[in-house]
Amino acid sequence: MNNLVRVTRDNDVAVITVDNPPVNALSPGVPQAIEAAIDEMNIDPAIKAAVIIGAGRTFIAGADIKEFGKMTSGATPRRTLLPFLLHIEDSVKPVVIAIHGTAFGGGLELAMAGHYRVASPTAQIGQPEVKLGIIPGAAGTQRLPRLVGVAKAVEMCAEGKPVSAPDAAALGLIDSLIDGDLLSGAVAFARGIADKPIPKTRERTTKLGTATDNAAVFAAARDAARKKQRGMKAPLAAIDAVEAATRMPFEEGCQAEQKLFTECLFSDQSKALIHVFFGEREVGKIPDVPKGTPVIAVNRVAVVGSGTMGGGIAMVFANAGIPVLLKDVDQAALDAGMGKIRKNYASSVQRGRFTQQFVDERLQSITPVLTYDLFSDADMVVEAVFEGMALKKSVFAELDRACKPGAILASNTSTLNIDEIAEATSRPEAVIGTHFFSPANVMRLLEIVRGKKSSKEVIATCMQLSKKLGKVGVLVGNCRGFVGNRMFGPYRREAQFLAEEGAEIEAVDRALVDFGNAMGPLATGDLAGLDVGWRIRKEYRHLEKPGIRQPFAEDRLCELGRYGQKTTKGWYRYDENRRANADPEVAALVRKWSAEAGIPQRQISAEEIVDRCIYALVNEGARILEEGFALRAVDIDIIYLNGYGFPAYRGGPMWHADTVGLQKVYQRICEFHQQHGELWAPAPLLQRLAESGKTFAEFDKEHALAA
Ligand code: T1G
Repeated sequence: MNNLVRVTRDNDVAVITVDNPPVNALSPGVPQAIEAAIDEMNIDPAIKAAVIIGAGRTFIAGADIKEFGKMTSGATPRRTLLPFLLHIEDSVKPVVIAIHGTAFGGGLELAMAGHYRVASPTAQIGQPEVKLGIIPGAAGTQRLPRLVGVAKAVEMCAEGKPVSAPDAAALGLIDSLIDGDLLSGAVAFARGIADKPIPKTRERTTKLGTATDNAAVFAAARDAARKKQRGMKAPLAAIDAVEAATRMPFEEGCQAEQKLFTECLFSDQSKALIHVFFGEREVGKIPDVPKGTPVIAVNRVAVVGSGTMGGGIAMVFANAGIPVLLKDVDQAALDAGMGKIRKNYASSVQRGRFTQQFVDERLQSITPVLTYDLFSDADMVVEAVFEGMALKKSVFAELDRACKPGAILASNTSTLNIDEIAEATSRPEAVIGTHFFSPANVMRLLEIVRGKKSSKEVIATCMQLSKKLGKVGVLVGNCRGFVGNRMFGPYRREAQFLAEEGAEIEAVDRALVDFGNAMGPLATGDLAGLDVGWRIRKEYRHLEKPGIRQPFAEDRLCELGRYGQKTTKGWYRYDENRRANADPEVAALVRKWSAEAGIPQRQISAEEIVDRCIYALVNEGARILEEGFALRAVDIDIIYLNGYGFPAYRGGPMWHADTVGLQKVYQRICEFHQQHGELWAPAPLLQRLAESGKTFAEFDKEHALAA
């Protein structure tokens, strides 16, 4: 035995408890200790059966993901759990698996090698491996279809979504739901089946279907995977593995699974997605705001401005169970804002995302108001008014008067200076940026902008609150455009330049969509509204460096009233279903404007389009990192995955650059610097890392050590 697994007895039942916090992963030593405990039980005449259960908040949440990096780098040999699971399944005495919290990945695979499974009704059960760019690698794709049928097994393995314990019971995956104390319920269950014949999952075949039925299931699953998980390899590999289960004997099916699993594990996609898995957890760690920093209780919130962003933000808090005051300047604006909120909720009910009862309760918790009178009760206020400094300062001056001491005063500004806004109050330590992304009730990213005087309590509170709101909170510094938008500027600049230099508008967007982005840069402009950037450019025209080329196409389109989807015309023309159609009129206009500006036209490859747009992101990201406006390169990656539709299987712009190789990226940027001038001056950090053969990931490690 070791300290990861302990064995106790409840009379004639052995209780094997896995105790490997935080999530009882199958780290080295755990399978071996379980195996030893099973062997001990099988030779002990006093023991009739065993229960395997997890200590703490969850059952086994899978293999130890931290071990994968060691395997793919060759630091440790590739280990398989297959023999261990066969050992459990071939136990001469029954093994009952007791599940609470999560039984994920290797945890579910162990559960299926067990002879019976019982669970708390709140447990979640699944094979989420595709989210890590791999597939189940311990016979999950072989045992699961034998228990739940082919169609459900394909869905669970290819999409990676968990099922609830009651649904798993209905599927035959769970034998009994235990209300109350799980352990005593599991022991009683084990005693009840101790003398029955031992069922082995691998011997079950009744649910494996027929070749004809299965062919349709696999074809539909592949179509769905190609659409919903575009560009990802693992979902298709998972479907292949489940298909193998329907065509081959168990052992051969396991070999087919192993081959597919190993290919995925050593792929760039998996390395990127594992980077994302740990990155989403790393961004929550702020070196100078340690765990345990006191936080402010946020039980009541107020939102100023009921426009698109304000309304969405109010829904976010309401959905998290926090009552909201929603203020606007007049009744008409308030009615319009509440109307949009009702409409959004109605479509969520239609799509089955929420129940009507849930929505009614949420709407009840949003109180529209016209004054600041009730703001004294608010623990936090989020300002979401029009993007103008003078207006924001007057609102914050009002909030300073109306809000109680200790209340958090947050701004949803996407570009303006948080310190300047804070100066409008007598409590700059309470002021912070909480930059939501549109639509706020959908997008997962929350950029939390630290002002010079934002207190650690306020920062810690917002970081913690972001989880409660179902968001990924990333702390960033207060520079123009913060991190996301500051990088997005050069990315979209290059897209416009490419169109001005002769690339077809659709070709620019197609190249980035083929790269994996959810949407192309020009179509994204149309979605957000070309006038948003136009107004900001006009406000900052005085800051533009003379002699530096600036894109003109979008300004010219806006001068013609082509703001994008909101005016049904922008770079594209939009039909009544908001579908984008190429517009020859725009292509001709851009040709004409480019000719007037003396810009030579040329054929431009998709490769150049991608390099210029993506490396513009990377170069600006490196500057932001060096200037300290982002804590880590991985923070930038998480921002781009959750706020800008960057493909997760590429790990984010900084990880992607590491995967390509910083020398190669730097060299390409130097070429662009040659061709296009000052805008492409390589970031000093990028140059240093490239010349020293290092990566952004290594930069993060060194910085974490130095912090
Ligand atoms: N391995 C190693 N560390 C893990 C881990 C795992 N499987 N799961 C979580 N952690 C760490 C995590 O990094 C964090 O660390 C801490 O635990 C708390 O996690 C053979 C090959 C279970 C739903 O994909 O989905 O099995 O930041 O913050 O929000 O076929 O963790 O504190 O230092 O996420 O309560 C398949 C992954 C593996 C499940 C809990 N399993 N985990 O969520 O806590 S592959 C998964 C989760 C596999 C087999 C294959 C979630 C959770 P730190 P947390 P949480």
